[in-house]
Amino acid sequence: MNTTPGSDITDVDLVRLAQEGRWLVLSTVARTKAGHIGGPLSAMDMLVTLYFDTLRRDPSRPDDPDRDRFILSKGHNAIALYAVMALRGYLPVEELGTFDQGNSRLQGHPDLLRLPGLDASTGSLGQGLAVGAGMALEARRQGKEFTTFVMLGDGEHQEGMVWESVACASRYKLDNLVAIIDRNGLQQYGWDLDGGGDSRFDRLDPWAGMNLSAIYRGFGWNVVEVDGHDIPELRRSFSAANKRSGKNGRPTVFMARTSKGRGVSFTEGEYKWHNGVATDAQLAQARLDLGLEVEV
Ligand SMILES: Cc1ncc(C[n+]2csc(CCOP(=O)(O)OP(=O)(O)O)c2C)c(N)n1
Ligand SMILES: [Mg+2]
Repeated sequence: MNTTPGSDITDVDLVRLAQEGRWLVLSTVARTKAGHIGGPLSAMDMLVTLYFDTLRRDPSRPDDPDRDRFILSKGHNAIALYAVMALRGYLPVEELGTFDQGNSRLQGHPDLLRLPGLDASTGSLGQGLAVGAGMALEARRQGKEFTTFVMLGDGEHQEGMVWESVACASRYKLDNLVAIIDRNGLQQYGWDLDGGGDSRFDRLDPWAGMNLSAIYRGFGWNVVEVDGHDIPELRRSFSAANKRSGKNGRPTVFMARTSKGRGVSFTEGEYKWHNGVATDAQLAQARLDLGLEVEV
């Protein structure tokens, strides 16, 4: 399948692939009995758009030095990336059954030494944008045309290193660097605002009351607000970001409004489904919610 921007895959195909991806996340984690759910489901529409439409890269040539790069800085969402890579042909779908096992290529967090097609090892939050900025700098030094995309979580922005990278990317005018923020409004826990044990789970957006777009703008980035579940909109805006023209030497960030646990009735908006293992009954419900004719 041609994945260059403007490829002839339809929006309907992409929506269907995203629902299949969500199913693979839930069913794989249920089978292997460990893993994250909420973030993988919120990121799925964006990952499918990237891998099937935006990114100029070929699964049969994972080491192509000219490929667009993708870094999943929120590495705990690895199962979402593996599911999309499997659907795209980087690995057999059946291999997902080895997820998170000791000898698997599919570690609980991405390990680029094991799985061809990964561009960075991630999992310790806060680091991916710095790695991406380094790739973007080196691309410029070598005169290469590829773009580096980095997906971050909103909770991840509590890591100070993110902000060092935001400043650095602007200072070096890295207009070949694109950040995508999955603004699902939730992270692993809430804030302990009143000192009570359970108030860790207050469900507040880690960036509640803060205008992240204005902050990025202040750092000198192009800021694009998108609906992270609107695949036609994502196609248009991601592809536009994969061109150098009109950026005035600025890095671009997509502030993507998303819903954690998207697409499945019992996980959507539920902070407790940051991670979790679905029961058989829940899997059957998920299959219905996703509109898929697949066996549990
Ligand atoms: C440096 C570091 N601290 C803590 C963790 C544990 N951790 C894993 S996921 C997570 C919450 C991340 O929230 P967010 O970035 O919003 O991700 P999403 O909601 O998209 O899953 C935390 C604190 C980690 N992986 N790395
Ligand atoms: Mg989040």
